[in-house]
Amino acid sequence: APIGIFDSGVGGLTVAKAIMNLMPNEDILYFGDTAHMPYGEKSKEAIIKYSLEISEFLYQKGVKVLVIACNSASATAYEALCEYWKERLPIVNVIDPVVEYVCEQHFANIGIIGTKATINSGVYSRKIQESCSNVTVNSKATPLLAGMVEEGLAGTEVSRALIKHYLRDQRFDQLDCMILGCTHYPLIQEDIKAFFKEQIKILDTPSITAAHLRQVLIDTSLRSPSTYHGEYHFYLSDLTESFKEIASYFLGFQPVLEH
Ligand code: DGN
Repeated sequence: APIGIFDSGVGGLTVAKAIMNLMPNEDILYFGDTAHMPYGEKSKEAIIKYSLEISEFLYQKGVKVLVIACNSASATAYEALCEYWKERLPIVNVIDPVVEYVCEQHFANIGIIGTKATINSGVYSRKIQESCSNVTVNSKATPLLAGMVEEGLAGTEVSRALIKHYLRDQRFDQLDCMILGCTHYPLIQEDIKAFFKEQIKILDTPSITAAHLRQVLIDTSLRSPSTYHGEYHFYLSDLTESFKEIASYFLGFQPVLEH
């Protein structure tokens, strides 16, 4: 059975890509909710409603696990999805694996950037404070970064200027780690690294989430045979030109899209 992955649009493709790289023997059904994007600016109620509808769609298609590959949806709809599906479907979000990771690594001064929905929810800060001891958490919404990445501006002057605009902030002076709390930010990881100059650890949610998902599949005996070669399907709630144009930029290949 396939792994179901959803996001508000293209961003979750970075999570899909990390999962494909780590587990090439797994089938993947990806759903991009392009009709309702961006989630980063939506109300909690709206994000929960969309997420439940998408999870029903993917469940009908036979997925064995659901990955909420969007920080904004993970921050607002994870509890509602767990409550709705209970034991019927395991659910993985992109926040808890990162929280677990930063606690294991004993980081002391943690920075987090993401959309307004993610940061204003306070979920990252709350979960880190609950799970780790002696940590300071500094978070900031950086709403223009996702759109900038979608415009293909990663690695340019525009990207570096915007990053400077948001990150030149006292809160981020003494960090030992920065969490990239948005699906799009792995694409500007190098620009962010360059801003900080000295060595701070940059944590991207896709690779940490993929590793966590693999463990969930092992623990629940849901892994596909290693000899199998995974197949991929990509569904969109609206077949937009912009998704077509930028999907390969996020994924590394041009996906066949279905409405
Ligand atoms: N996928 C969203 C997230 O990770 O928060 C970013 C895209 C958006 O809604 N702007």
